[in-house]
Amino acid sequence: MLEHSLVIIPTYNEALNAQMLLEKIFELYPEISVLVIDDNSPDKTYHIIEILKYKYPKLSLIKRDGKNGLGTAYVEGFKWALAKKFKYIVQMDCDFSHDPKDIKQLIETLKDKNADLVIGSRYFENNLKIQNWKIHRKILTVTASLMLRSFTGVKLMDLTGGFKCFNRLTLEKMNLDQIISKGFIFQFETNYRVHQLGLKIIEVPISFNQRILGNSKMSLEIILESVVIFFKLRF
Ligand SMILES: Nc1nc2c(ncn2[C@@H]2O[C@H](COP(=O)(O)OP(=O)(O)OP(=O)(O)O)[C@@H](O)[C@H]2O)c(=O)[nH]1
Ligand SMILES: [Mg+2]
Repeated sequence: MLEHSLVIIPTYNEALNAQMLLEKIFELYPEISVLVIDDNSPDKTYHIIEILKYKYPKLSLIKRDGKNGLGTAYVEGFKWALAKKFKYIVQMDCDFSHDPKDIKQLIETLKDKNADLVIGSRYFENNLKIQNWKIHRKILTVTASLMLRSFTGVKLMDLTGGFKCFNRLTLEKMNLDQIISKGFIFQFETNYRVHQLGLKIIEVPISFNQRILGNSKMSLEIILESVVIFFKLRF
């Protein structure tokens, strides 16, 4: 199963996290493949990946010209995954917010429950469970999911999380060229499109932690883009 699985990790200035994360992933799952998509990070994250590729043959790198948003990075990664015939495609952040130990659970749930998309949910018994997160981030996340849920009818708790597993057939059906989000609202847009296709989405609780090393890429521009995309998708 894991030999047919690909983990896609977009990176921008993650030099403090990338090596540790990749070592952890390959220690846990030597048979899994990983694709890093780096946007020419000024801290040269891509250089670390280039060196690690000698140690880990199942590691690949796409280096793009400049910062173009995690949404467009994932679309490029999804197309790569389809071309390489992977069956299970996981997406995760590079900042240790997502625990590599949960990767297997996401893939197994997709397979065992015959799901089209599995979302790693940061909610447990209807409460957002995030260690050490600043209150304004919690409010932003809970409000975003609440609004998106009530305006779109997508009955899922965590609509903006970034730790997910797609079946390749889902990506094939999705028409990736139609995806318009560049920033974090991409996480919602993909859920929404899978929901619109009438496909099966399952949520499983994951552990989620606040980033410790490196800087956040969350910005006002990304938040404003989310509002615009929300209206575009809805109306
Ligand atoms: N390739 C690429 N990766 C990006 C871009 N923006 C963010 N990322 C990566 O996407 C993942 C999520 O970004 P984060 O900065 O952690 O965003 P966040 O989780 O909303 O914010 P914090 O965890 O609070 O820092 C990380 O692995 C980033 O390095 C981008 O423009 N291009
Ligand atoms: Mg993060």
